[in-house]
Amino acid sequence: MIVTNSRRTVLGVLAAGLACLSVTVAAEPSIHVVDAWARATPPGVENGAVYCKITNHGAADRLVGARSSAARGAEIHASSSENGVVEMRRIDALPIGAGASVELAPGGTHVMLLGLPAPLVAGTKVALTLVFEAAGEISVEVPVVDVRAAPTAHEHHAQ
Ligand SMILES: [Cu+2]
Repeated sequence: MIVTNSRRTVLGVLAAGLACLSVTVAAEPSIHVVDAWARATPPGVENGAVYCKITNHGAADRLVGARSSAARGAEIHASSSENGVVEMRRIDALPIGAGASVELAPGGTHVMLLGLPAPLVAGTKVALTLVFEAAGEISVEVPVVDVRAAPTAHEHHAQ
């Protein structure tokens, strides 16, 4: 009898601890978006691309959408290479596992900006909002980089 009672007490404390933990997780942003950059576009080009690194410190989540004031629309695209030809296609969601990091990079997954009213000019910034299924919306300022002038400019954090 005594053992049973003490077990119940332990379980009660555990349950209280878990409830407290879940509140803490919900209050903090569990998804971090870093090293975002957009490729500069020449005049007349209708679409642009944004790259970044997404780290998920919380439970499994999915990137399900994006939008930007610099474009009429934004989609999540995946790239694949077949016979030396790189093709990209729209995907509905990008899964980001618990504790995982996903890199959006040239030649791979990216956020496509569709219908640019004006070119993306190197040295300026564009606003981007990423929509996550669980974490909600996360907005970032994205520096525009001319990759031809500085191939590794996106790695320069001081920019
Ligand atoms: Cu694309």
